[in-house]
Amino acid sequence: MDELILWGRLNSINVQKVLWTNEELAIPFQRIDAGLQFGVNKSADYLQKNPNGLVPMIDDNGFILWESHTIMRYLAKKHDTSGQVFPTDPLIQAKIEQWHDWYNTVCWPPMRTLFWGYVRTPLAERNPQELENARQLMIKVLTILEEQLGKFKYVACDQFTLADIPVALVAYRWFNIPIERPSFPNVDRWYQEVKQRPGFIKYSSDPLN
Ligand SMILES: N[C@@H](CCC(=O)N[C@@H](CS)C(=O)NCC(=O)O)C(=O)O
Repeated sequence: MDELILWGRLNSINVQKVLWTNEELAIPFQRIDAGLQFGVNKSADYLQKNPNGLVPMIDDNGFILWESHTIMRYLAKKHDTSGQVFPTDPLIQAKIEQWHDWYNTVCWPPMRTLFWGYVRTPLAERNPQELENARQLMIKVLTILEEQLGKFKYVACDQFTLADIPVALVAYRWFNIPIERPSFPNVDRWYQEVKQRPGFIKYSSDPLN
């Protein structure tokens, strides 16, 4: 069987989602560095496969796919026959998809501002008001998560699933930038658990860069 090919640099949150999924499901793959300083993703050949010019992208024996959450769910549908991280119950699957969409529309935008502001922008060029607005929005995001994690052990249900991976990678960024953080006991309890998983330990990219 041809090996799965994954394009993407190790410090990309979207690439880390796929790497962690591969780790959970023991999927063999080869990775090609792409994005930012590595280039590749703006080459004509890459753009023909993914017109967005973004990472991650996979080639699974000729089947090209982009969008990190779609890739994660595709890999699980193909390899996770026992429902280890993508349970077969359609109701749970829908909840996982819901939290993936929530990540894209609600959770990541303010965290992206904070991450780029504190990690990838020199001090003199930072916009303090923009960063404070994003911090306030993240507090709203975490309040939603706090309530959910008061009802369930993990993000989508009482089992670790693909819904936890993107949110845990956001939590890693939240807990590792120099900001004031209110206490969220349920989020803390959950984060202490998910950060023990081999996929997090291997790929969460320490230190942030
Ligand atoms: N919605 C896309 C977003 C992909 C994305 O924004 N990727 C970033 C890296 S995290 C990227 O390719 N940036 C350009 C680059 O690295 O050159 C996904 O979930 O895969």
